[in-house]
Amino acid sequence: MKKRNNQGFTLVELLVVIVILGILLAMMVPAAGMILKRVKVSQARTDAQVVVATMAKYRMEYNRWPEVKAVSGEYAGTSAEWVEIMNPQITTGSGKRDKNNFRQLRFLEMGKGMTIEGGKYDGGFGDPWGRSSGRLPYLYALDDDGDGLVKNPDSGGEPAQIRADVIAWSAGPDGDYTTWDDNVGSWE
Ligand SMILES: [Ca+2]
Ligand SMILES: [Ca+2]
Repeated sequence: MKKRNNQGFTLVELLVVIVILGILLAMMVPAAGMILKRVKVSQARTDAQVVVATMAKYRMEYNRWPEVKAVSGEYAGTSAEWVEIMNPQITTGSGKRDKNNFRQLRFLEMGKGMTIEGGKYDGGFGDPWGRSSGRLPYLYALDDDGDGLVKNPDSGGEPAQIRADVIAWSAGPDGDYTTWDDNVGSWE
C-alpha cells in the first residue's frame, strides 16, 4: 500500500482551505461594516447629547442662549464659532466669545469630535463620518418660548414637540440634514 505523503497539504486541500477562508472573509466584511456603522451612530448620539449638555451649562451660567449664526436653514450648529464660545481656549479670531462668553468659562471639553478639518466648518465640533465633503457640525434647536417643548425638526417626526430645552442632531452618514431616516438625534 502506498504511503500517503504527510509532508504538507495537497493542492486540493489547499484549494479547499482557500475557498473556506474566502467565504469566511466575505461573511466578515459586511458584519465588520455594520459594527463600524453602529459604533459611529452611537458616537454621533453621544456627541449630540454633549451638545445638549454644553448648551444647558451655558444657559445655567448666562441665563440665555448664545447667539450663533445659522449653519443650515434656520438652525445654528456646532460650527467653529460655537466651539469658540463654548471653549475659550480655542480661538478662531472671530471675536464672538467676548460677547457670548465674557466670563471666559469652559463649557465644552476637547473631545473626539474636535475639530473639523477642511471645508467651511474649520474648527467646529464634527460628526464621526469622514465623507468626501468632510465631517459636518451638529445642529441644535431651542425652546425659545419657555414652555419646555422644542419643535421636532423632522416635520413628519413623532412627537411633533419634544420635551426639552434644547435638542441636537447629526445629519447621519449621508451628510444630509433633511433626510431623517439616518439622522441621529439627542432625544431618540
Ligand atoms: Ca417651545
Ligand atoms: Ca440624513
